[in-house]
Amino acid sequence: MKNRSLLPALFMLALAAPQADAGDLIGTVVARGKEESGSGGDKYASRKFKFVERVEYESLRDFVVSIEGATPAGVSVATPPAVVTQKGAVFSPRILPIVVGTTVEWPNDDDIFHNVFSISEAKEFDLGLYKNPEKRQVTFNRAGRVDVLCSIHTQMSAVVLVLENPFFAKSDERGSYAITGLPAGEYTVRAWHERLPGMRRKVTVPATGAVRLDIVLGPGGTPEPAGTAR
Ligand SMILES: [Cu+2]
Repeated sequence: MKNRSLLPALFMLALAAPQADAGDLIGTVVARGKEESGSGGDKYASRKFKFVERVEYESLRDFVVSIEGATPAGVSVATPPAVVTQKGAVFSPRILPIVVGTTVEWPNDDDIFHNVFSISEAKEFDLGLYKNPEKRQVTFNRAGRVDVLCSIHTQMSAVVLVLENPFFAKSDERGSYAITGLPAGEYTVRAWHERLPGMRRKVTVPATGAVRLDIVLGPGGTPEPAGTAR
């Protein structure tokens, strides 16, 4: 690693023309519950459980769909900086998927202090106290899930999902997503949500046009096919 010359990398970048054989991956991701597993009969009406808040699967948003593995050969990766603001004691966006190597800036747009930090294995950091115009930033050099909290305010949380390659998308309000310009080939697709078990699917991306993949997470979701790569 240390002795590796920069030259081959530069050469490859120069050769990286726009993908001739590339397709799109489109579809929806939503979550669904299951009556039997979630209801528990009358037990939730009892004193003991009536305060237990259950997940409202249909209202969940911000799913992330991504392609597993290293960046396909010939694709150059851009890492423009990303921004997560603190305003009204809320992180925005709360869910931020990025490609590994991206730097995230954390402006504090409030008149009060926040203390943004993470103890996640993929990136531990502690930004300390600051307000505008001072800005602090963190570069994420390892793939993984980074849970971000504020040590002053209990309700503040965000997740930076650091991904291995630039082929990912966050679902919109209606659950739709689109990953465009994927070199044709077979891939393992991962659907992710902050508070649900994820799911993997195999997909073959065509040289032109789009392949569609709709995924339902949660207890009432589509079961993961046996033998799907982990
Ligand atoms: Cu705070």
